[in-house]
Amino acid sequence: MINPKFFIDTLGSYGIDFFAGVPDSLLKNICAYISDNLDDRHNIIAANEGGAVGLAAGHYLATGKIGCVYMQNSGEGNVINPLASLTDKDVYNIPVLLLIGWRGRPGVHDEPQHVKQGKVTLALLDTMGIAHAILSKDEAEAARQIADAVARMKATNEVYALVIEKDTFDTYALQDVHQNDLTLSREEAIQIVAAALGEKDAIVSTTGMISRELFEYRTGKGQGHERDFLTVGSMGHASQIALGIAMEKPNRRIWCFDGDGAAIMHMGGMAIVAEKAPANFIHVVFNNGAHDSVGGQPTVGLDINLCAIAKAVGYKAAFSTDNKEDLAVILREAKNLDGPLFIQVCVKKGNRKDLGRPTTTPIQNKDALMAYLKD
Ligand SMILES: Cc1ncc(C[n+]2csc(CCOP(=O)(O)OP(=O)(O)O)c2C)c(N)n1
Repeated sequence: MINPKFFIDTLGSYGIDFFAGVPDSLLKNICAYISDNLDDRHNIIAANEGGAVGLAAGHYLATGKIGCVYMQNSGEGNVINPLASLTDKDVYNIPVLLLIGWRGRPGVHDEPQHVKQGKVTLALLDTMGIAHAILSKDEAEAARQIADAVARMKATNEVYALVIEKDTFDTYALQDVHQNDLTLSREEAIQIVAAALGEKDAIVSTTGMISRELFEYRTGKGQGHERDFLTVGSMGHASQIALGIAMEKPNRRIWCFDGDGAAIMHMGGMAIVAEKAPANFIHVVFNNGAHDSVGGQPTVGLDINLCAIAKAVGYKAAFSTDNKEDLAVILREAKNLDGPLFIQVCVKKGNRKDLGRPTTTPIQNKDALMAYLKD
């Protein structure tokens, strides 16, 4: 395995000391090392992976130095556009080093949302004309690969990708853990909101622990899962899925259970919700200021005013709370209000260690929800 310090020092020896990206569970150790050892001008957790490519391009324009973008392969979709129309040699020809965590690698068991992306990870790079290597787990060989990658980027000014398999980096535990002093757990908050739903309501929940906690809540109550669309992938798009449903089902309240990282990833969706203004839409953001599901790296969620943003784009009302008593009051009040409504619930980081995963497949989930929405 590769020691994270060795890897980052090797990149540093070639002048690569600017990082931007969206964290990934598979890159948890390297992301933690970067967080602890680079200041916040040299490590920017971006809103989405495309934004990270933009940051690396800007860094290059200002310094002539190659930047590094870290991401899960699910972020390939978000980077294709800036790779094709910004960094590509047919456009501005700007070098960037991509570090791509390879979830769903064929032959390695992974969750359903990673299977397709895992199959096409290398093919997408090939189609984009991006040279790449699978990073070796042997330090000496990895150092040779980095030397090759840098030589190539310097000679051609083109993007290069290092694809990272599971268990490539040694363990590194984040020292600079951003704790918030919040006490309500996300799971408890989810249970309180889910329990307040009307009989005909439906939920679209975002990727990661939020959907897993919602699934377990239903199981624990002996309920079916037909009212919940558990968006296992497609990070940042839950509010738009919910909007699509809400506009066609005005007699049902449609709830979006979002995370701060996901809401920020495609925050523009909030403006579209507000402009379409479905009265039956409620957007709940469980804000722990972190990408909790992939290692707890910070988001700007608790540093910005999400309620003010919701109000400014035109949600009918916005509420914020960090405790169950007020949450219960807000939920009672919300019943009598027209949406779109925005509710921020500030929660502590972390999850139950024995939290399970949905036992239904995505297609079973879709079929059950569509049947439920028909009545
Ligand atoms: C496009 C994309 N990039 C990255 C990921 C990896 N990923 C899965 S969950 C997650 C964090 C979600 O954070 P947030 O929405 O704040 O919810 P939390 O986990 O904190 O409850 C990330 C980065 C992904 N699934 N898709």
